[in-house]
Formats: sequence, structure tokens, C-alpha cells
Amino acid sequence: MPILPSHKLVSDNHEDIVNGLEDLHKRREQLATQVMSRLATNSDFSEMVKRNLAPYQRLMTYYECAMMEIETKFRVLDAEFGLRYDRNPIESIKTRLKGTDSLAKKLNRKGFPLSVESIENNIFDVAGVRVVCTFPEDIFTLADALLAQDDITLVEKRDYVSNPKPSGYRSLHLIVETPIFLEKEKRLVKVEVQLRTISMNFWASLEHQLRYKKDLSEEMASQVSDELVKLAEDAASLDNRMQALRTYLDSQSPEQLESQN
Ligand code: 0O2
Repeated sequence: MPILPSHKLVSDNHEDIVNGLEDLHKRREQLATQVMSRLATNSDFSEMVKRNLAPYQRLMTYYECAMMEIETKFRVLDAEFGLRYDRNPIESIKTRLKGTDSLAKKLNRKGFPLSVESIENNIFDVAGVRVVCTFPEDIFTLADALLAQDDITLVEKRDYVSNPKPSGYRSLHLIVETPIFLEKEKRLVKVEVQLRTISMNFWASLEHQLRYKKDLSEEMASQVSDELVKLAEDAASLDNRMQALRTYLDSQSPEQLESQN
């Protein structure tokens, strides 16, 4: 699934805005091309998209705008945090729009109708923003700061940090609703935010690759799963030790730190 490039969101001149809109337009065209090229993979869904190309593209553009809004909010929080505490809690931010195959699969799996309205009403992770944080506590600090904003509504929260999945997967998932302001209307759009540390992200990326190794025997697959759970625990332990070190250093005054030299 393509990860969309980040945008320069805070523009103070006209050229930036025009370039941004052209970029958006180009990516909408690319999306249309992608949509067309995947017609063979899921014919029912593809037929539906083909019949409703304009509303489908419009909906996807709303999701792109909402991702930009959420990404900006995190970049602002990161900048403010940097000023106040002299360190940045965010390592990286990635945004992605759910691909058509993945959308079709999810609608089918959940038994929802294949329509543009159904995507909007039933699939809450079409727009995804992944925030990779420095320390585990940053995950919750950033989530609380986002949720405290008066234009953000929490729709759903899944805390796989405190309660990891059986696979070992850890992250904090939030479904939030954010307004986007269009020429003549304001729309509320849902975005899935995944917050995780560098080590949670490292584990999830590699686990994702290994999970798709299809040619394993049942026994081997089970051994791999067990090993992945152990590796997730190791990664969590590393996070906790890093956090403990950070907390210790934060608790020391400059004089205390200097006296230990
Ligand atoms: P992609 O490409 O990331 O979008 P539901 O059916 O609603 O209960 P759903 O929507 O699958 O469940 O939600 P869940 O399980 O809370 O979160 C799904 C997303 O979290 C996945 O997205 C992954 O990004 C991530 N995720 C969840 N479990 C795992 C795991 O065990 N390993 C890894 N690597 N990632 C995981 P998608 O939709 O799979 O794909």
C-alpha cells in the first residue's frame, strides 16, 4: 500500500498553496489510475468504483485532507514539545490511504455493502496516520494532547500497548473525527491514528514481512509465531529500560548530574 509523501502544511505564500493543490490533484489522478489498474483483482468492488468514480475520488480526497489536518496537529505538538522540554517526542509520521484491494477485502470480511456510502459509514481506517514516538510515555502524552483539542472527537480507542495482541503487536490505536473545511462546507472525517515507539514499529514492520512468508510448514509457522512473541517482549523491555533511564535523567537537576562527573 503506498505511503503518501508528507505535505508542507503550513504555507505562508500563494505559490505553496497552488503547488499543494496541484500535488493533491496529481495524486488524485494517480489514485484514479490505481483504481483502474486494479479492476481485475476484485471485480464487484472495482465495478462499483468504476460506476462511482467521481464520488469515490471525492471521498478519498476528503480522507487525504483529514490526514493532512491530523499530521499538522502532531507536527505542531512536536514543535511545542521541543520548545518546552528541549527534545522532540516524534521520530517520524507517515500517512497512508487504504488501497482498493484492502478496502474491498475489509468490506467483504465484515459483510458490509460495496458502496461509497458504505466505505464512509463502516470503514474507519481508510485514512491512517502512523506516529512513531521516541519513548513509550510519549505515546500517551501525544494521544492525550490530541484528544484534548476541541475540534477532535474520539470515536474508538484500542490500547495494544497496555494489552498487546496475541501476536505480540503493540501500538495505541485511536479513531478520531476531525473537521475539514471546504469551500462551502465543513465535513467531519474519520482518521485512524496509530502511535507506537521506534521498537514497536521495528517489530511490526519485520513481523509484517515474516508473516507473509507463505511456504512454511504448520510446525515452522508456529515456531516463528512463538519467536515473534518473544521478540516483541524483548522490544517492550528495551522500551521500558529506555523510559526508565529518561525518567531518571529528567528527575536529576543539572547540579546533581554535574556532581557525578
Ligand atoms: P494496513 O496496511 O496497516 O492498513 P477489526 O476487524 O476492526 O477488529 P482491524 O480493523 O483489523 O480490526 O483493526 P486492528 O486489528 O485494531 O488494527 C489493524 C491494523 O493494526 C493493521 O492494519 C496493522 O496496521 C496493525 N496491526 C494489527 N495487528 C497487527 C499485527 O499483529 N502485526 C502487525 N505488523 N500489524 C498489526 P491492516 O488493516 O492489517 O493493514
